[in-house]
Amino acid sequence: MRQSSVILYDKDECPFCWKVRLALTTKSLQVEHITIDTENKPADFLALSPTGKVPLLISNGELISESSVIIETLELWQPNPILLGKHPQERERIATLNHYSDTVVGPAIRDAIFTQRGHPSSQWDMDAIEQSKRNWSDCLAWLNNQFEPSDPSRPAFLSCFSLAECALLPRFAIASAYGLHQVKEFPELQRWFDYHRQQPYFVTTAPAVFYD
Ligand SMILES: N[C@@H](CCC(=O)N[C@@H](CS)C(=O)NCC(=O)O)C(=O)O
Repeated sequence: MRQSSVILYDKDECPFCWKVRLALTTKSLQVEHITIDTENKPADFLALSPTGKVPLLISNGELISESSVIIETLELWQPNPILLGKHPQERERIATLNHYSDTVVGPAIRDAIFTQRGHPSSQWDMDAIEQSKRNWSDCLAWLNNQFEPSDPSRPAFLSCFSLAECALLPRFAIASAYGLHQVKEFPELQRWFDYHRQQPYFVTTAPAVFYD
């Protein structure tokens, strides 16, 4: 479904933008994407954006910032498939996993990413990488306890694909790309990640750098 006059200000490797791209793709919503270099933000983007951050969605002149709020809006535009949960308990659990991904997993691994990204390995802060590996291991242990029974042929944190997958898949992919593996120690999480990373919605929304 093409949304007329809807623009997503986007950045390839931003996990919050990737979360929104996953939601758009699974809901078959098409919008115009404008890529922003957050190191060198264009003046027209800064003039529009209340926070200077991506993702930012503009729908018929209305600004919607914050990845989770953008996805709430997409859920109103296109309720199927439901990403935010079917009943209150499921909605709470999904919201908790989304919040954990944004506020715990992201900060836990960011130092390892920032020290590596764009720098030769001789300049990497190895202490930061080791600390991120420990943090990531703690996150995996916490997440491993969060699984609820789902169709084993389509593993999901809750009964089916939800915002929890949209938020967490980019984190897993980025952690893996920056050498913070350790998922193998958690076979259920490994199966979950291996299943989703092969699906078209993952491949078509993943940052191009992953496939260079
Ligand atoms: N809470 C925001 C976080 C968005 C965010 O931190 N985006 C980063 C890119 S990954 C950004 O725009 N950074 C540029 C800046 O802070 O100036 C959301 O969920 O959308």
